[in-house]
This record gives sequence, C-alpha cells and structure tokens, in this order.
Amino acid sequence: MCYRTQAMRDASEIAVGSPMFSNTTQIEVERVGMRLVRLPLKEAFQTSFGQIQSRLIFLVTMEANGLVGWGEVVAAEEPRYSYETIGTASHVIRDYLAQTLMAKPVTGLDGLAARFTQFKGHNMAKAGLELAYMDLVARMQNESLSDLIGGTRKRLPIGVSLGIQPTLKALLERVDHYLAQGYQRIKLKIMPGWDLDVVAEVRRRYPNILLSVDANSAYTLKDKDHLKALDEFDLLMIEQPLDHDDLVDHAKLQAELKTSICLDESITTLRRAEHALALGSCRLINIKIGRVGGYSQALPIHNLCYEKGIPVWCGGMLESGIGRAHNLALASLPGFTLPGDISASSRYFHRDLINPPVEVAADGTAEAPRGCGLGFEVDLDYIETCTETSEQISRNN
Ligand code: OSB
Ligand code: MG
Repeated sequence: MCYRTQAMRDASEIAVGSPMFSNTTQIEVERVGMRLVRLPLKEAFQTSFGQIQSRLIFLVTMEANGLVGWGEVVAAEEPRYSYETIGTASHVIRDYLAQTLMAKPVTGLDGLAARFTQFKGHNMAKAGLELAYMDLVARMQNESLSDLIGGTRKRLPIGVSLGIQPTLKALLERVDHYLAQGYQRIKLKIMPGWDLDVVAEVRRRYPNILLSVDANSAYTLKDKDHLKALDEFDLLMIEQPLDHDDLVDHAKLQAELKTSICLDESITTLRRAEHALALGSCRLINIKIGRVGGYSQALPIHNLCYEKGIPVWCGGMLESGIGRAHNLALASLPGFTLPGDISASSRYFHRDLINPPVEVAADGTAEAPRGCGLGFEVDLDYIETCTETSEQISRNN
C-alpha cells in the first residue's frame, strides 16, 4: 500500500494549470510486454459503426528496477471507431515505440512523449505505453496514479453508455436496470432509424434524469433539421454527431442547436481541442486517454478546459479493469465534473482482470483508487488463462 505523509503530499502537490508531473528521475526501461486477452462481453455492444460480442484486450507492461507498470491499448480489432487496430498498434509498438523508449533512459512523461512525436498518429499505441509508464512511475514513487497526476476528487460520478438494442423494450429494461443501480447519467447510442422515437420514449419515462446521446459520426450536416429535433428532449449533450475528423461542420451545427455538442472522435490532440473551442465546434469534451495519445495530452486538454470553464468527462472504450483503473485516476482531476463512461466491471464482463473489480456504489459514484499505482491487484493467474498471444520486447544492444 502507498504510504506518504501529508507533508510529502503537500510538497508534491501539482497545481492545476502548471506543467503536470515533471519528474526528473531517469528510468531505464528493460522490457516491454504485449499481451492479447480475450474477454467475452456479458452482452453484445452495438453502436452506429458496428457490433461486438467480445473484447480483445491489449495489455502492455513495462519493466524497470524489478517493478512492472501496466497499461492498455484501447484499439479495437477493426478500424471502425478510428483507423487504429490491435494489428496496427502491435506493429507500431513493436517496431518503433518500444525500441525508441528503451534506447536511452526516460526522463518524465514529457520526455517520453517527446520521443514519440517523431512518429505520426497512432495515439492508442502511444497511450498504451504512456499508461504503463505512469503506473511504473507511481509504483516506484509508492503513490497512487491519482496523486501522481494531481487528482483531487475522491468519489467520481459515473454514467453508463447503452448500445443500440434489438427492441425499444430491451432498451427500456436496460435503462431501468442501470438507474436502479444508481448510475447518474444514461447515454444512448443513436443512429438514423434509432434516434428521435427512442429518445422521446426514454425521456417520457424519465423526465428528470441526466440523458445524453452518442451518434459516433452517423450523421452529416444534411441531417441538421433532424438533429435539431433532439433539442426538445433536454439532453445533457449530443456526442460526435458528424464526421470523426470534423471540426468545421460541428461548429455550424452547434451554432443552430440548443443542445451542447460534445466531441469525442474529433479531439485527438491538445491542438485539436484548442481548435474545437476556438471554432465553437462543441461546448463539452469527452477525454479518452487512448484517443489523445496518453496522459501527456489528456492532462493538458483537461487543464485547457478547466481554465476555460468547459466541463469534461472521461470516455470509455470497453476497457478491462487495467484501462479502467487509469480512467478512474484521470477522472479524479478537478475538471471532470460530468459523469464518466467508467462503469462497473460487472457492466461488461463476468470476471475482470483486476481485484477487486471496479464497483459503482448505490449513489452512482466510484472511488478514485488510492492504492499504489493502478490501485488494484492485477490478476495474473486469470490473465494467463485468457491470453491468446504474448510477446516480450527487450532492448537491442
Ligand atoms: O463512442 O464513447 C464511445 C465504446 C467503444 C467505442 C466508442 C465508444 C464506446 C462507448 C462505451 O460509448 C463506453 C464504455 O462504457 O466503455
Ligand atoms: Mg463517443
């Protein structure tokens, strides 16, 4: 367990807006591991871009000084949410990032990120390594990830993202179930043919809940009037209605909508977040550590939004508990005021890769992990039993 005195905490308190986490300790990474673990989903998850029955979880480990840090690459098997896949991320980590990382000692998160910038894109691959690195640093310093990044929140508001269902009845059952469990916000996946009527029905049944929708880029500006009809349902937000890489059309749409647009897919870097806010493309941002390339981008995007009074929330990618633990740490930063898609392990899997599993209390909050590093025990025995492939990359010298 992490033991640090209050004085040590005060001394290392990182002010919001100051450069986050400038650790000067040099870390000589000895080995990087990549492992694919198949976890069946309790129920299929359908979005406007496709349906999955199971999640191939891509775990990354980083070893130094006898300690291991854990990260997760959130890419899917097919390039439907973004261009990255498990295949592209394995290639980029194996052939470029891991060697660059092990070529000489790493000094701090910014040092690591700077070394990766020579390679364009592939944010989820980079993030997987940044996650493992930050867990490793936290373990070396004997503190929690939340403390390492300057987290302040102890209990985090949690929402649930509900996939497109075969019937409206099935959806309403899910909504009832998660509200009864205490979840603070319901997000409905929408697409043409599964939108206005569905939202109307959920809103009629629950006039006062926090309700939002996520289109995952299923519409174009031609659907403007159709999307404007959503304004009457008092939604918290409409997430990523237009193209996955668009900012300009979203700005045109936002100017005509009462409802706030929240960008997900379009925000891939700090610069894109700055541009989105400058253009008025959205009023809210969903931060996913994987999509933006790791903590080195997620922390400054949070700070930018915090300074401008733009609420942020932590998005999810159906992560295992390992990615989920990082999401909980991220969501402990002060700007994460809206409920995140960081649902309980049991919402996705029969058994998670960590102990204890992530739990959501009856008041719809989860605890920011306080233990060392991730703050959960990685269940290596169980991971072994569901591993499909595993590979170690050592330093070339
Ligand atoms: O758009 O937020 C999204 C899952 C996979 C890919 C994209 C998204 C999602 C979700 C689920 O909405 C969030 C979660 O519960 O992890
Ligand atoms: Mg989304």
